Amino acid sequence: MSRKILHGTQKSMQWITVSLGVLTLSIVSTAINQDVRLEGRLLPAHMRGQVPWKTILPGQMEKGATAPPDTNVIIQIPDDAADMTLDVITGYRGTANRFWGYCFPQNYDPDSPKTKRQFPGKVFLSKKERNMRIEQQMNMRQNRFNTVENLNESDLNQDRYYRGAIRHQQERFVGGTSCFLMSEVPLPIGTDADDDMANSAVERDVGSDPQVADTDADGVIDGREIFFLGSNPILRDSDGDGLIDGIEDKDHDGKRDLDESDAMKWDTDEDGLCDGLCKVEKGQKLRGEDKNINGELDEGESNPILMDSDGDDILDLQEVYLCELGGGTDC
Ligand SMILES: [Ca+2]
Ligand SMILES: [Ca+2]
Ligand SMILES: [Ca+2]
Ligand SMILES: [Ca+2]
Repeated sequence: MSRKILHGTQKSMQWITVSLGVLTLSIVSTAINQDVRLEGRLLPAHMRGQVPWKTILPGQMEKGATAPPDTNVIIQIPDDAADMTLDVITGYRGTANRFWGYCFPQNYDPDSPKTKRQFPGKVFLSKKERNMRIEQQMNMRQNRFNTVENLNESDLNQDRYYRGAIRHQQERFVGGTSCFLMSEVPLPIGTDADDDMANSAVERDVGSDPQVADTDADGVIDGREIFFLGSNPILRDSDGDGLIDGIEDKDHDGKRDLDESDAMKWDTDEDGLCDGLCKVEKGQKLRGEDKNINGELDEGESNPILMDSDGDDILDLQEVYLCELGGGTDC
């Protein structure tokens, strides 16, 4: 078989599926220690020179950096960085991409004897990587699953179903440690100085302030706007309906709950009236449900999450038309 087919994504897949034997681990620990090109000595012959190295230094973590795909990336977390989750340090919340790596403990001595059993690193796997490995495990035990059915996720995380397989071990990333990362996509890597769930690279990319948790001061922190609400962290009223994001997302948790209007939808209940107060008819008129834009259902207002707020079978917009036709001034 030609080696030429091992390029691009296939090459990274090969790396990701290479088991975490002592070979890979010793490459990383030695690279951290000496910062020299070692692949010539340590990689299998056909892979020499194919997989580049990149080190992200503590200062670059604070500013925000990009971990390139198909690259052996070493991440050095600054000593004074607060603990971060895998989602925060990698700036990734999705399930579509594969990446994996491992971290050395604090005060790890790279000169300590490197044997397979004594290696102290802890593995982390992206959600997709975890799912694929679970699938692999299930396929390998197909016969067994004919008799053991309906396994839930906690069953699958038990040792007896893994039998020493590589699995996700690390969720918190600690200041002063170093980690290895291999990803099939570029990842925005950084620390989260303002503790808003968005790291410095993510904030750099979207233009929010990495030192201020709620850049636009609308009540919802930057990370929740970017990753959960999908709203703009530098715009107070992302959908332009007159209500600021933190009034629509009343409890500021970044999710649209049943009693909340949609911070990303101008007219949540689709009755023709915007959630807050908006210019309509070429800017000649102001109409809306929450006319004093305070997030409360006050006297004379309609409910932005109900098409027919008072349940009289006349839709809210029709009520406004009727009111206007009748010469009302506060419709
Ligand atoms: Ca911020
Ligand atoms: Ca905000
Ligand atoms: Ca809004
Ligand atoms: Ca509406």
